[in-house]
Amino acid sequence: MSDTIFSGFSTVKYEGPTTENPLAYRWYDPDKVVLGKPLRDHLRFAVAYWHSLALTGTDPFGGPTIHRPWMDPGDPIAQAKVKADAAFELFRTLDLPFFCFHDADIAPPGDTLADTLRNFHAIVDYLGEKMQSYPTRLLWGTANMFSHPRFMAGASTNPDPDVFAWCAATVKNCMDATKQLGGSNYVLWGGREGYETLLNTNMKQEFEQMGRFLTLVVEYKHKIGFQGQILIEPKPKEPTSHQYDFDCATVYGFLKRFGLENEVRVNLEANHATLAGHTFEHEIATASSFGIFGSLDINRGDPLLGWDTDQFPNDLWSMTMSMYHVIKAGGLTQGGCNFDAKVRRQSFTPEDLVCAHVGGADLCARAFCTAAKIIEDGKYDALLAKRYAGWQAPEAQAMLSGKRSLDAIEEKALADNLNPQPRSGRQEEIENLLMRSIYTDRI
Ligand code: XUL
Ligand code: CO
Repeated sequence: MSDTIFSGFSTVKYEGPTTENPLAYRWYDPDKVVLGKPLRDHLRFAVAYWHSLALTGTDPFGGPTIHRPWMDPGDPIAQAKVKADAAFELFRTLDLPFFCFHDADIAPPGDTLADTLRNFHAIVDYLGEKMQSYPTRLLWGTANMFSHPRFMAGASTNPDPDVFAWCAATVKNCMDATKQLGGSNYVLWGGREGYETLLNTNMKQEFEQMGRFLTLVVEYKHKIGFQGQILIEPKPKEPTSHQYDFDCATVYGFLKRFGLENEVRVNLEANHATLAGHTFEHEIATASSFGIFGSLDINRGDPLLGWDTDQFPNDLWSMTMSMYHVIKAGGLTQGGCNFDAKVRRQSFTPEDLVCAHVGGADLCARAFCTAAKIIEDGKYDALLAKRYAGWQAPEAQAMLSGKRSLDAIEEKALADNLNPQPRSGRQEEIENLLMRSIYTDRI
């Protein structure tokens, strides 16, 4: 292996909140035991290959600002290996346990489907070799079925069945690769599964195609004995104006429609939640209540811009409440926190990239520790429990479990001469309580 742009970095260590070292963890102490487990195993951080290794810094008004050695002209397979060497040195520098990739991030396309798959498997084998000498594991693999012009009218929802078939072949190979590399999950993000204008779109037909595609993916998972979770990543728009996997609730409806709600879960992304008009914690709580919570793409948007800016997270309030709902959902189990986040285009040095991950990991770690304390302290949960305490009464339980009909409920309401009085939602009291935990209490 040749020297990489990350080889000169020493591995980032936990130095505690008072350190002056910009390349040290202040809150993310991977060995710190919280709720019976080290933070490393709770948070399961992953580095995203696309943002960290493939980003060039382009935006709609400007060209590349970020140049890396593997982007120089050269043999594409050799350059993909230079990129992989650098990737694993970045993972080593950050000491984060996982990575994620799209097929197109790791290997160059070929002239035909067969050539493209050959290139892909060559680099997958190379990643497998790297994983023998580095501890980094694969959180998830996925297929990029949105960048190439062939996907412009959709991937599985394309009006052209040949594109559907191309996608089936691609996903089959990406699932094989994810299994080969011991991945914990396989993700499907439908960037082009939607439409720009209804005028040229047969929505019913496209739903059928998408449902069939996902069914094929689930069947193949069982066929090859892949133990990972299949995850759909909701996003309401961008690149299309109407994306079918709009948000968690929409995905749940889609899964129910095709009988896949026990087979597929969601990978929730903070910036996608806000684009859908939700908070990140809303999406996590929704997934948790439907029993489909899977994994997280950690980032943030810019409320002043309104598109998917994929910035590293820095909102402690939102992240703490998100982690609260993660813990309530039973934790990340096979999922993780994937940094689907990119540095700004002026941040073109390797050091900027390291710094960005350090800040993101610190924020999430601090948020997780505070959320755990809020739960251990119990005051917030007690307030919530009190608000719903009436539902513990036998008559209320009978209504909830379906033992009372509408007319029976009416009869009793009249007999009891019901006259419910308003009760305070105690919002400000709750906000003040949580504010103390988040901003004042030591973790
Ligand atoms: C796009 C996005 C993707 C998915 C994987 O907004 O989040 O990077 O996470 O395809
Ligand atoms: Co994402």
